Amino acid sequence: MKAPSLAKIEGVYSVAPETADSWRDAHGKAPFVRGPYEKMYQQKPWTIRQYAGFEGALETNAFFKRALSQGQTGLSVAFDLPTHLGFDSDHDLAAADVGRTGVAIDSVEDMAVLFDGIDLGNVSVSMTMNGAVLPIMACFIVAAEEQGVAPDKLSGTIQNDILKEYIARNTYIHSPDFSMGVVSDVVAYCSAHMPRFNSMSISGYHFQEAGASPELELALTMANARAYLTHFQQQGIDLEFVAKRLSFFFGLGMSFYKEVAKLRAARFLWSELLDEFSIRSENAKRLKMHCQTSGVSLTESSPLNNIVRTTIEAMAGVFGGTQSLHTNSYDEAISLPSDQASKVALETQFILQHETGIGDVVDPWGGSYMMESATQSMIEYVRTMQKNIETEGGVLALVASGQLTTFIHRQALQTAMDEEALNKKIVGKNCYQSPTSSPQHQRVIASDKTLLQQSKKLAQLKLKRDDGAVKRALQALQAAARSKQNLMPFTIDAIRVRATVGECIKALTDEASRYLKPEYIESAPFCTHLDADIVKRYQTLSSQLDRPLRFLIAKVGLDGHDRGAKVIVSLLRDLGIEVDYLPIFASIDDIIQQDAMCPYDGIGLSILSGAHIHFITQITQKIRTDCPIFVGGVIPTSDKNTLEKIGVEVVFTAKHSLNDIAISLYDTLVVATKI
Ligand code: SCD
Repeated sequence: MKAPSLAKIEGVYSVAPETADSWRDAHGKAPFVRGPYEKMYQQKPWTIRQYAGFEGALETNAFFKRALSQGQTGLSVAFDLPTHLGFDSDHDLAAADVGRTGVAIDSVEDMAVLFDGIDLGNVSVSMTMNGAVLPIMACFIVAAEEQGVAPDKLSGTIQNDILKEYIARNTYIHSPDFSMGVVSDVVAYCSAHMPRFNSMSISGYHFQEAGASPELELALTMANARAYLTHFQQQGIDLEFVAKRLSFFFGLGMSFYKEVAKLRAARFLWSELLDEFSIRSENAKRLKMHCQTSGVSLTESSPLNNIVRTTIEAMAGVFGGTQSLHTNSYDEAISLPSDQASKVALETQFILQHETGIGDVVDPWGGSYMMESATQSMIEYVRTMQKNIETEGGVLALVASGQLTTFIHRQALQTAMDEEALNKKIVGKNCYQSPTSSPQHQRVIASDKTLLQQSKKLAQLKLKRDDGAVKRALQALQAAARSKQNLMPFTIDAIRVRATVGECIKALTDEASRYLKPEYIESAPFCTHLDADIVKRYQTLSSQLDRPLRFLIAKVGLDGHDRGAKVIVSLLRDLGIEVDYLPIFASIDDIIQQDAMCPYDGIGLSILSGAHIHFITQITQKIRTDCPIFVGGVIPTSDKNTLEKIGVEVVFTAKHSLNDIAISLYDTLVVATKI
């Protein structure tokens, strides 16, 4: 399947904006191109909702309280990877990742601490949770209940968008089939008991982060939205009622005009889609969205420049009429956000809201020929893409076969080649380079300390609870899964008697096992963009050895951000190297076993979760001493030196070009192969 091309000729949109006139002055009216509300920010500014979470509930609670006291208007919880994947902190597979890229939540007791002193009847809370959505929603509901807030008083959003996990983000647990049942259980439960709660945040953000263009991001998001509506309809869920609480989440990259057009087009397409499903509610047709500035657009070198990038991206979100916004911290290409960088990110939104007046005008780009035409082009692109998806069997079939992932991967490869060939210039990365200046105050995550604390808390919880009640509740949950009942009430019962998040997921995975999606990696003509000399040297090395070079690339731990790893696999294959790519969530033992079967000339590990020291210490202790180890990912400069001391040959980060990587690898391989 091929992606259609956006009707655009070098910046000039060529599609006539047929419906431009009918959109004029139509703020707050279907099809809502010009905004979901008549007065937009004149009536209510967008919600400042910074996504955050780290270490334990206590540390994140303190961070939340500080942000709220500084003027943040909503909360957005980032959970750590073990929580996403339904492993309690004391599980063997969790050890490296506890509290690193989000907060560790093992039970309702953690959730209670997370919101201690925060009135859940007053502050709207968004939770980015998909795989382990049942126990996390249950923890939230029970924690609120124990705070004295009934479910019908809770406002907020649960992400609950599993399709994009298979396509791009990779924090899924069960098969797509089972998970779609879970999604609809949550949606049905919320619509019956939590009328103020958005039961989904249908997300495009992660597609753009994985490599998709804004138009592909929109097309896949709308295709998923359609697939969910179809699924809910088949489940007998009343769409008229639930559609009001289905919200959206988009990324904001550096293609300024396209991003504004994308948000305008999204509202048109959702309104049109609901017409197709014969939904009459105007409120449901009003697409409401959260936006986040792009992580992938941030550079490692000259990190302060990222403040400029984030501001421009945030402005596209405001011009596009977002309801809620997260602005990224300038140091995110180097490490997890520091306090200082988080503060700048938050205050960027204050400046936009209070100093610039950019929210005073509703849809300020409306009526511009370029913008109306660009919006129309986006709409046409999405329609064409939707037809293609349907011809190929629909979203669910393409998710299962991995084709939608491949689509994004192809665009990521193209971007990598464009950057290498300087067709796409990134200041500080491939042009106007200057030495990397590390930010002053990097956040150091006390993961080992958090692991100890969480394990202690889990042990205490298990001592004081009624084990019989937990066992009965988990058996009831499992039986409900078998008989295909709505799993939400059963999970709430289990969480209430202090079953853990991991135990609830274990009860379900005993019924429907853990799933691993198929992986395909496309080839791409990278060599045409590298120095001819280096390509030749690889060929010579291989002929001198009289065999192809062999490499293993793997992601270790629970981190599923695989864009970079897959680009490297394609690059190495194009250099004539035979590359094995392990399925995500590999352990160090998996790698050792794989190498023992047939030793590799080099092993490359990709780690973006911050757990690099943990994994590299393990692998260098276990692997044969003559195997060169390479690491790629988000690695702070101070850790780079530590990794090299432990035994890593070369550490690659976002600042390295593919040519640099090819040269460094070659130099090491020449030594390692003793040629
Ligand atoms: C708002 N209202 C208005 C109005 N503006 N009424 C009249 N005129 C206006 N101008 C009303 C609304 O109708 C609503 O009322 C209430 O005010 C609140 O406004 P809202 O627009 O609903 O705002 P908010 O409560 O903030 O909700 C925004 C979304 C919600 C709908 C978009 O879903 C949300 O907050 N999403 C955030 C998702 C998120 O944080 N995701 C993080 C993802 P009612 O209440 O009566 O309806 C992070 C992530 O994945 C990171 C990447 C990764 O790690 O992988």
